[in-house]
Parts: sequence; structure tokens; C-alpha cells
Amino acid sequence: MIDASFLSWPFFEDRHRRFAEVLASWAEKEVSLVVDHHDVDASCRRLVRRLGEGGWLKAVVPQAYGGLYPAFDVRTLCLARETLAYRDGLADFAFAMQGLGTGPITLFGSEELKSRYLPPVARGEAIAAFALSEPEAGSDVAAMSTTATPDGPDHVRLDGAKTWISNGGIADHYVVFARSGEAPGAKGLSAYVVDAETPGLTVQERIDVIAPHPLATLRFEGCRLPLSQRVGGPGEGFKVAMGTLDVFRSTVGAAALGFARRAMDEALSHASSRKLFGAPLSDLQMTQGALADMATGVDAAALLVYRAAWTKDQGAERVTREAAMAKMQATETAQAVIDRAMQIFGGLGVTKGVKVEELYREIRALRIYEGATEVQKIVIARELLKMLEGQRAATSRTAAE
Ligand code: COS
Repeated sequence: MIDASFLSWPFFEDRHRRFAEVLASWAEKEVSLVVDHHDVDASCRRLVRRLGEGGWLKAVVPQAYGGLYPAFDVRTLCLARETLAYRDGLADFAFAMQGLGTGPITLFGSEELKSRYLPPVARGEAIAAFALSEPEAGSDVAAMSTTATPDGPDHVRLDGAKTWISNGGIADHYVVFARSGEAPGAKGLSAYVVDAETPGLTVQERIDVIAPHPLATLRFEGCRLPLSQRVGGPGEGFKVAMGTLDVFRSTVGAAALGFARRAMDEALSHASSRKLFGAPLSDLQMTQGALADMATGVDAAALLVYRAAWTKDQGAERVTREAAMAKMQATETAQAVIDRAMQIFGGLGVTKGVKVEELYREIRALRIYEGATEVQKIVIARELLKMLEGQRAATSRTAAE
């Protein structure tokens, strides 16, 4: 990475700086040995195993279950995703899904679920997944229609479909959200851990996307589960989903930063070596303007990502607004930075096999998954309006006293 000066920012401690440096050199050596973009299933299985053997997946679970720290250290998660994404999109994906796929268990699961599911994930011996989206409910989570119906005193049965499920088809277990019916809308959902081999769960279809990774539609037909598989209380599924996304949305921003920094570095080295009109491309002021805009955008996005991560690590109960800002700004900026890098590369930039072409495909989904940019705008505006409401209520209380 040409400019790693952000590591000296006060958001970080020395343990973070060491983590990022050692992971960067590990990834430089290891990732290309195991990644084959033409076989994403095998690549992700190998990546999870290698990340586990390297000890890197300890960052996604708490210390008591084989992890690094007593609770999530969001700065470590962000640095891991940024560093891995800089190297390769699939490496970031494999790491991120181990975290998102067990995040609900870490944050809301019973002791029994934690001890059963977290240690193998930290060792890279089990693959995790998070199944929230449905064909008719992606952004509008409360509209989901997969049902969890009581089946005897201690069981539920799941019926419905989940789609765009990352690691669908290769995961060993899924955290699945379903309508359990305690109340209408957001208050009537619950979350369950479903083992991949549970009868009634099938992979209906694999989905191919512009930056391929394991992705599928899952079908649940009379999929019977003991209630002990529920994550959190009955009707708490929406809170479980949103609480998990509050942690992981900042990390999506971090992955976008990794892609953007790589595009920046590719553009810088190309612009300084490619000759045009008898001089390096980087001598042209238009190129310099582009590089300056790219670098400034990257730093601004990084400040928002690490502000959100630091705020959570300082003990904030919710970082809904900060995480939404970080995710939105970093993914949108990364898309623009990569696009400009491609422009600097010219015809070479759109050529298959060239890194900026890969980055151009890799970044696109990040503006959509874990809450599209438009959803982040709704979340940010609602949080601001809530603050105003709180302030008005406080003012009228003071006036009444
Ligand atoms: N943490 C804890 N609780 C939260 C929360 C959070 N981050 N966000 C909302 N809640 C609570 C609310 O406080 C509310 O409870 P109260 O009524 O007791 O106040 C309840 O959950 C319902 O919230 P809200 O009214 O905001 O629900 P909506 O259905 O209107 O939510 C959005 C709308 C768009 C915010 C939500 O559906 C969302 O984030 N969608 C995107 C989901 C997503 O990321 N999809 C991609 C799939 S993962 S790849």
C-alpha cells in the first residue's frame, strides 16, 4: 500500500497497527496461492481454512470461544477487511462472511449456541452464512414472509425462501430470519441457526454475479428445528438483524476502502510509468486532478469508517448513524475512485485480467448489500430526526420544571 499513513491516526492502538502490518504481509504471500476466480466454491473453502490456520478468524469471535478479544473489536474487523480487500475480493468475502454469519450468535446467542458454533468458525473448520433477504424483502426487512410456525412444544418449522445468500451452497450453517408472528411487521420476527444438512433445507438455485462468489437461493419446506436453535428471544429477530448490521456495515465500508486504495495505487503507478505526448501521464494536470480527488475521497471515507468503528469500540450501544454514513460514503467513493482509475488506464483498464477491471466488478455489490445506499440515507435521516425529537422533548421537560 503506497499510503498507509492512516494507521498512525489516533483511532488506532499499536495492537491494531501490528495486526494490519502482519496481515498485509501474510495476505501478500498466501492469498494468490489459494484463490482461483474460476472456482469460487473451492477458493472460498481454501481461504476459510487458511485464514483459520493463520489465526486471522479469531478476530470474528469472542475470546471465550477461541477468539482474540472479549467482544468484537470493530477496528480490527475493519482493518482485516480493508487489508484483505486490497489483496483480493474473495479473501475479504471469506473473512467477512465468517463474521456476519456468526455475528447474531456472538451478540445475541445462548451459551449453548456460542460454544457449539463459534470455535469451529474461528478455526476455519466451519463456514457460516447469514440469511435475511427474500425475493420480496431485501431492503424492507419487516416485509419478510418466510414463516416459523410452532411445531409441538419445543420445535418450530421454517417454510419459505431466502435469496442472494452469500456462502449459500457451501455453508455449514445459516442464521435464518423468519416471521414467528408475535406481532405484525418488525416486532414479529425471530432468528434461528439452521445446519446445512437439516431436512427441509435445500439449495434451490446458485446465482452467478459480476464478481462471482458463492451465492444462492435457499428453500425451506417443513424445516424442523428445536427452539434451542433460536438466536435471541421470540420476536427479537429484527433487533438481532439490525444489531448485527450495526457492527458489520462499518466493515463493508472498510472493504470498499481496501478496493479503493488498491485502485489508487494501481492508478498512481500506471500514471507515473505510462508515457503520453512524450512525458509520463502523471505530468498532465488533468491526471493530477484525478489523483488528488481520488486520494482525498479515500481519506474522507476512511475517517468515517474508523470513526464508526472507534465509536463502537468505545462502548457505544448503537452506532446506527455512524455505521450507515461510513458504509454509504466509503462504497460510493470507492466506486468513483475505481472508475477514475479505470479511466487513467484507458483501454487497458477494461481488459479482462487487469486489476482495475476486477475491482470495477468487485465494488459494485457493496453499494447494494447489507443495506443499499438508499437505505443508509433513510437510516441516517431517521436517526437525525430522532435526535431532534429527543432534544425537543428535553427542552419542553426543562420548561415545565
Ligand atoms: N439496532 C437495534 N434496534 C433497531 C435498530 C438497530 N440498528 N434499527 C431499528 N431498530 C428497532 C427500532 O428502534 C424499532 O423499535 P421500536 O419500535 O421499539 O423503536 C424497530 O427496530 C423497528 O425499526 P424501524 O421502525 O426503523 O423498522 P423499519 O421496518 O421501518 O426499518 C429499515 C426500515 C430500512 C431501516 C430496515 O428495514 C433496514 O435496515 N433495511 C435494510 C436491510 C438490509 O441491510 N438488507 C440487506 C440484507 S443483508 S445482505
